[in-house]
Amino acid sequence: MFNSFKNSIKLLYSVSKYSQKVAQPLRSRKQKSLRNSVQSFVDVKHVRVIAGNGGDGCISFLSLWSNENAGPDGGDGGNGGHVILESAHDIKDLNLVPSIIKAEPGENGANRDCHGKNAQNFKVPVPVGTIIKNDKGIVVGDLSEPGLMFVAARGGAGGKGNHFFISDTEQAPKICEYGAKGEDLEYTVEIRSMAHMGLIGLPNAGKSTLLRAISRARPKVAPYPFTTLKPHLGMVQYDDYEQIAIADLPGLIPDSHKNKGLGIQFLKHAERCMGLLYILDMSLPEPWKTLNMLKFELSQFNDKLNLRPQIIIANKMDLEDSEENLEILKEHTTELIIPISAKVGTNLEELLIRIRIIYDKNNVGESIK
Ligand SMILES: Nc1nc2c(ncn2[C@@H]2O[C@H](COP(=O)(O)OP(=O)(O)OP(=O)(O)O)[C@@H](O)[C@H]2O)c(=O)[nH]1
Ligand SMILES: [Mg+2]
Repeated sequence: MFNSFKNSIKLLYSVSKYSQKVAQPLRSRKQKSLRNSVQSFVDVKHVRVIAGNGGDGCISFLSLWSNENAGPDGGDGGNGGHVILESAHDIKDLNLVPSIIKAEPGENGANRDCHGKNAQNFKVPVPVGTIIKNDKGIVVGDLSEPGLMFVAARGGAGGKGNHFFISDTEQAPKICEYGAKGEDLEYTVEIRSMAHMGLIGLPNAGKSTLLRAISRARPKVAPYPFTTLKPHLGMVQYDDYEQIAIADLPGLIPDSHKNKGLGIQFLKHAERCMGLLYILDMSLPEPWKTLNMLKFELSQFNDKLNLRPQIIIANKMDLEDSEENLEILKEHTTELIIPISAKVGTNLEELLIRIRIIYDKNNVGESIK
């Protein structure tokens, strides 16, 4: 009796202990690839989809040793393959989506009532949260959950063979059908949400250095502005197998919302992130002004952006003056500030735990929304 009571107390204790546990980030120790080609993140792609044509029907007449005119025996053609876009949890960008996607045609029919084989549908995996627009810019598909499919081009139906055309008046038809043509269409495929967290900062703030430090991504790092021209994506792994996608976005400058610098295109990327990580270079004076400027640019572009969950990252804490600037920044804002050094690797653990807490709170679960 006493033992079972003791056990249930133990169980309760462990449940309460582990339910409050925040998953720990796993920093990869494996060496990064030495290949020079670094893939950037592809979030929009124009594609042409060509479905397979149907196979042609067959005209044939059966002739047996005891029955010379045994009747028509032409088989039907097989159906052409569809082109299907399917959302998958393990695909993160449109890098692997070809610009021309072609499905196989169906096989032609043959004699002895042999029907042609139907072609396989051509399935292209796309990330969850992909939207598909037709050539007029109208959204025709929204793959918001894993496993959803969009039939982008329908394959042609197979043509009928001559046995199909037998009627009371015509016992030996010499006609059959051609297979129907498969659809040939164009779409713009776009990822609505690119990452869970987006890095926002001035050029040279250390966004790419931070992404390199916390993930296996390899965006270029250099001491001049606008090193990063296209977004890069890195995955942070946690010990409960959850992965959080973090996007390194090109730098913002004053008046970005008026299309200065690299402009509005990159503010659009920020719109597609669930949370924002403002990264400030603490070796420069008046960091709060930079922070206000970044927030202003985002609010001018979309006033709801500043309502998203956010963390302020004080980077380059290894440099002199940084401590002093951090104290000044703390006086100007009540928000949570995490001091780090992306280059040296100081305090990255705390940052990753904070990111995980935000991720869990917003309960994004399986799909990035
Ligand atoms: N001392 C020090 N230098 C850093 C730190 N983080 C980044 N840097 C340096 O800052 C410079 C710019 O870093 P990047 O990561 O390229 O900056 P970025 O924000 O990606 O810049 P853009 O791509 O141009 O927008 C590089 O020379 C880095 O080595 C840091 O924590 N400490
Ligand atoms: Mg960069």
